[in-house]
Amino acid sequence: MPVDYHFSFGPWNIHEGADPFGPTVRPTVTFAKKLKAYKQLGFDGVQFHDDDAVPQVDSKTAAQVRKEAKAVRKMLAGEGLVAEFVAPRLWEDPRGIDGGYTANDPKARRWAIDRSKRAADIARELGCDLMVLWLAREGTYIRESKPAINAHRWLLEAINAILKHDPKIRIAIEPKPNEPMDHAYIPTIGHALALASRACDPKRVGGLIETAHAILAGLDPSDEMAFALSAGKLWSVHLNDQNGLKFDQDKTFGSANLRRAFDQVWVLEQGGYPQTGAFVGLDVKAMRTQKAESATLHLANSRRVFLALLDKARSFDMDLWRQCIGDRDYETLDLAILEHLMGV
Ligand code: 3MF
Ligand code: MG
Repeated sequence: MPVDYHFSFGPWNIHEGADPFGPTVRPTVTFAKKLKAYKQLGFDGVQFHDDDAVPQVDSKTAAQVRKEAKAVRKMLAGEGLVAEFVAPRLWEDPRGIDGGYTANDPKARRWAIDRSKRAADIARELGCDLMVLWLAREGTYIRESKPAINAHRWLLEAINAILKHDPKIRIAIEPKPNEPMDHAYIPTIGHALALASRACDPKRVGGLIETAHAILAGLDPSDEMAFALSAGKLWSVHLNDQNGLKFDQDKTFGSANLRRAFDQVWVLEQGGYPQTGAFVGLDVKAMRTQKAESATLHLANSRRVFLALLDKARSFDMDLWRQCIGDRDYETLDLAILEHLMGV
């Protein structure tokens, strides 16, 4: 079976296990050590927050930022890795407490745009042309707290400012309906692509779809992917899993609902995703109970589940599929899929 998919994850996916109710349970793994793990786990691409590549990015001169990013590119090359994208991490800085691009304070909005331009500079030095915008705090705890109509216009202004700053950069919006906010302004890929179509250079704005985020929006992740694929706008994915409407779980791909995972692999296959050159990103978290020495299994296992489901997608009897479609006999198709997945 040809394995033509390339896999990526972010350094945050190897983590110390803190959650909102308890402290860290595993020692910090250095960035250099994390990079060493990539190839061993079967991954080629590294996803970055701006400050994963250049710590304290705000306090450094533009020249210093570029120099440090260059050094990181060398480290990547030394490990045979490439950078997939850079995401400005606006949600941890005190200036981003009320959101970045949609903060009520104009000074905060300016900071968010300036920092995003720096993230674009980092991407360029790392040799990638993709920026991901996870719009974490671009939303509200109570609706009356922000002027929502203006907020949508501010989002567009920020996107345009980034596009104008770097004529090569492409922006992939990662929608999520809630968490950390009660309501996010860009909850689905439909919202993201509507915004993209109004940008000053629409062909440079697309999307990244995360499984868990689609489920939290009450939607099917494979349908969200299909929508983006139909427009040539699926530029990355964050595959993981989510057990219903609760906190964002980032479970191992396929762990909660194997058939829903199969459908995502199936749609990526049908949409020619690997031919676009985009990575299959896995935004998964290890269980807090996991011991340090086996706290990367969630990454290897997610990739393994993906490849096993790819095998299932590629080996499904398409003559039977055509026959069921022709006969409008979806009961037979349903059972055939279930039996194929169960291996009976
Ligand atoms: C959100 C993301 C990341 C987060 C990461 C760590 C690009 O789903 O994908 O942003 O920062 O998950 O919390
Ligand atoms: Mg994600």
